[in-house]
Parts: sequence; structure tokens; C-alpha cells
Amino acid sequence: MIIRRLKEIIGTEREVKAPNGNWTSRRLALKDDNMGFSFHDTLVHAGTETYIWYKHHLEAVYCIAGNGEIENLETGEIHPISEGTVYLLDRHEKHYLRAFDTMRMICVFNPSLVGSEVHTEEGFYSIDHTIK
Ligand code: 9YT
Repeated sequence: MIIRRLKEIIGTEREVKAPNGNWTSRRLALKDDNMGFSFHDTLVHAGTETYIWYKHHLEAVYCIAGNGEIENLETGEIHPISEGTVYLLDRHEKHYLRAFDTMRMICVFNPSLVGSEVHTEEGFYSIDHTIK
């Protein structure tokens, strides 16, 4: 059994900040925990818009605080996000994520993130930093 606390990982390499400052991802479970997924407590900062395309990963995102929206660029649909909203990127959809105020999101990735990934210019995470 693994026990880990958010307050213990803040300020360590498990706290990853987007280079553009849009989000801060606190990575509570990563690939080397061998769970088959990674598990993050992520802050998407107020007033930001982020283009994202997880071409290698499935992601579930559950909002536990804040308000924003997701625009599905495959369909043009815009969906509001607030506490209690989950979105499931089951088809690797390209999207914009907009935060009207700071959103706290619980994110689950399959396959697991290794740890230090940030988005590439194309908006996705590579796998093990080798596959682009
Ligand atoms: C919700 C979302 O995709 N935000 C970007 C950061 C990412 N989820 C992460 O690494 O925690």
C-alpha cells in the first residue's frame, strides 16, 4: 500500500508547472507506482485557455472546485464545467480548456504519466519522452 499526501509533494519534482503558467499538476500517483494509471490533483489557473490534445493518453477529469468550460474541437460543442462535472476524453479529442476562476481538477491518465511531462507545442504528452 502506498500512502502519499498532497502537502508532502508540493515543492518536489511531483509538482509540475506548465511552462506557460496555465496549470500546476500535483502528481500523486505515477508510472513507477505500478497502478496502471496516474492520478493528479491539478489546478487550472484563473483566466487561462489551454489547447490540449492527448494523442497517446486517455484522461478522466473531475472538477472539485471552480468554474470553466471545455470546447470539443472535433464537434465545436462547448460544455460548462463546475464542481461535480467529469469529462472523459475517450476519443483523444482535441480541445480547449478555459478556466473562469481557478479550477481544481482530479485527473486520471491511462497510460500513466512518468512524472515530468508538460505539453508539447502540439498540446500532448509523449510517452516516456520518446514517442512524438
Ligand atoms: C485538465 C488538464 O488536462 N490539465 C492539464 C494538466 C494535466 N491534466 C496534468 O498533467 O495534470
